Amino acid sequence: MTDFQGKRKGFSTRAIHHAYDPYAGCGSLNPPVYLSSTYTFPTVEDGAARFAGEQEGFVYSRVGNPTTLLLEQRIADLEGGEAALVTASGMGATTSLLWTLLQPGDEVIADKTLYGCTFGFFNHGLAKFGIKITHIDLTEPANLEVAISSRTKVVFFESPANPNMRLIDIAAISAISHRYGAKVVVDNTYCSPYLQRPIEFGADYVIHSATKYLGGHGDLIAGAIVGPKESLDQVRFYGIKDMTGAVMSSQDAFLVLRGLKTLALRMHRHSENAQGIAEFLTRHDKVEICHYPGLSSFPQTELAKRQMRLPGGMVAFELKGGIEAGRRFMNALKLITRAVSLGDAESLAQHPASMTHSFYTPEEREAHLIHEGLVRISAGLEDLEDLLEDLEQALVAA
Ligand code: 7XF
Repeated sequence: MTDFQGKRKGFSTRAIHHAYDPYAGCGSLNPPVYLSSTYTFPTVEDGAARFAGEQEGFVYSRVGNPTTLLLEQRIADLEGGEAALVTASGMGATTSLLWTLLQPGDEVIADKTLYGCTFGFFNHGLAKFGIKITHIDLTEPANLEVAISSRTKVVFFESPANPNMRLIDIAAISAISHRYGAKVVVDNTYCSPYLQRPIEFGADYVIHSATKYLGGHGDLIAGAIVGPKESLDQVRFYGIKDMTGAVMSSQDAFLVLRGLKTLALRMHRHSENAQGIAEFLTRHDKVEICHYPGLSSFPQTELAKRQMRLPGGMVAFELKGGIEAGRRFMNALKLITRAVSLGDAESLAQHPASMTHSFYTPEEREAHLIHEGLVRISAGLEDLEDLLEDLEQALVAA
């Protein structure tokens, strides 16, 4: 979205206005929610032409709906990608994209640490169909130089990684991958496009669980893929239409559009609260270690500054008493809510080893750098002093 002189509007302006004209149609300020599974054809010939892709127009909501289309245009614009495709969940985004990009015999190189169900999909889903999955530590790009080959079709990672906050240099990994013809897929769920835009650093595709910061209110499950239009057309007409069927409903699209309007504001508050929580935890004598890109003790602060606008809303830490102290701490929380997911207005605490990353065996968790005692907090939008008061009393109980 640009002004009449061609200057690009700011992030929030585009998040609120891009691709919708409130003066068009009946003049409604908000976009209509199209609750229709199917679309009419003026003639049988028009229907055939739409199915053949020779005529513009909607056909059936498994391949497109005007409300989801608006959300796709907005997310593509915010991520700086050519096109976007919204999906029923974050897992729907990952599975629809990878089932489309890969063939038996191909290899995926992924970072060591991935969200539990993504790890499950790779190692129990893709691997079952003849795709080789190799996990390496991508925080050190030199490791990719050693592992990559012409067989590698996709390099996949999260940055920061869920749950241990390791960062990966998107530009360095993209440069190496492209020399071998591999596509780079970044799961940008932890950041949202307000904090990090992987395509600007060379990534080919961005994945989101829109359940998190994009929706922002814990009231929906949704996902998105951003990337080249031609390739996303294949994901739409093959990956989603025929393979996963992971279609976003127009009502959910409307809620994500509403969430996007406040994304920038929310990301500032999430980051401020997370910074306050991380500093408090680092100083506390019951805390063994705290992982947060905004701490001076964080080993990758230089990379964080280079590719993230703010350090974000996610904090991970371990208590001195290990997993037992972690359990006592979590059960003592009164305001911070015990729940998985992230990016909501409510601050949430969860235990990755028994919850989001329980799909890994204990041996796999150890090999993939997910410590049993790690506690994860998604900093919400509450008042920081109330969050710190809750943390203090829970640490006393631990
Ligand atoms: O299918 P979903 O919308 O739940 O998204 C899957 C997903 C993909 N990528 C990342 C980085 C994610 O964190 C998620 C979902 N994670 C939640 C969590 O870590 O709390 C799910 C709760 S089990």
